[in-house]
Amino acid sequence: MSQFKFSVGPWNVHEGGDAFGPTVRDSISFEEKIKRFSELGFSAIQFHDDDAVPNMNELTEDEIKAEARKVKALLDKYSLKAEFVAPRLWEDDHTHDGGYTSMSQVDRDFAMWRSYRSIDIAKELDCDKIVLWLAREGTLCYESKDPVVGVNHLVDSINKMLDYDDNIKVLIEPKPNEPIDRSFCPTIGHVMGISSRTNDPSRVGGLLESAHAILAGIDPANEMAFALSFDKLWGVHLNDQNGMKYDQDKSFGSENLRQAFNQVRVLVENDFGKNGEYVGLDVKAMRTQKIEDCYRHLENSMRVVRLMEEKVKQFDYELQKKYIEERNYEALEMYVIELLLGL
Ligand code: 3MF
Ligand code: MG
Repeated sequence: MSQFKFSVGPWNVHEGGDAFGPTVRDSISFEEKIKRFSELGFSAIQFHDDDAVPNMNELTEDEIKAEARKVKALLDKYSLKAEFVAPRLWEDDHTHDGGYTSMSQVDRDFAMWRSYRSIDIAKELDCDKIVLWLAREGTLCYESKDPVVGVNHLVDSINKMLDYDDNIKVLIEPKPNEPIDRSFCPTIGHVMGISSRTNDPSRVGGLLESAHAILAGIDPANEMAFALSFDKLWGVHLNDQNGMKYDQDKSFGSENLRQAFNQVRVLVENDFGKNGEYVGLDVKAMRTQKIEDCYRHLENSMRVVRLMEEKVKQFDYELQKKYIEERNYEALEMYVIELLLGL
């Protein structure tokens, strides 16, 4: 059994379209997805604002809240919680050049409108976390934005969210690039820096996605550790990634078992989840996967987390201590490899 509770977003079961080809699987309704998620053992759902309330731009504030209440009833029906709500600014016509860091006041106002509505939706769904994946908050063309002004705008925007609701927590999910070329907030270290500049750092933390760290050329377990040392790792998106290329969202552990082991180890050793945090997945099935088996990447990822928890339990901390004292890291490394190989 796992010590963790798991969460998943509806976008993790998708139609398989990519930048070079159309969709290959039929859409599955939201209710069918969450029913299956609950059967698979997930405890909570991650939401974009418009996953919860489609076409929200056309609705009034009250209509948005009413739609969100219907979603809450669906969650209750399947005994699921909502983990967070994330404003999906990157798909909108208003925010082609980003939201919070756009150089246009109109765009920034729209980004705030969606952020306030995301907070409204979160409250209706009985959750207190807003996730900001800052998809277009940076540049395609370096000279197109003033980076200092951009970061200042980001801090101001977060402050407005904190002011809007006294209980809401803001989690930044950093990513170095894609869809933009250069992000203004590429790593967890940047997230901690932004947090410290807000009016209430105790309510601004991070969500670390494995693939995003790998894209930045840094180690996901160390990124988690960095946020943990600040008591600010409030979410994770476990997945995997074969090197520094396009964002792959592969099943957790499918590329690098040792890296997967050390991510689970840092979470276990630091009792991640003790404040109700979920182990979130952000994985996508390969485009080749047929619809009949299009949840398997989620099952596999959860299974790898659980298997790695077992490996962490088996990890011989006395032996680790001995090898560290001897400074025999060749032996320590081989021990870890043998442990993972089941030898
Ligand atoms: C992109 C992501 C996003 C975020 C999601 C929640 C679409 O690389 O990881 O997934 O996780 O928007 O903030
Ligand atoms: Mg993610």
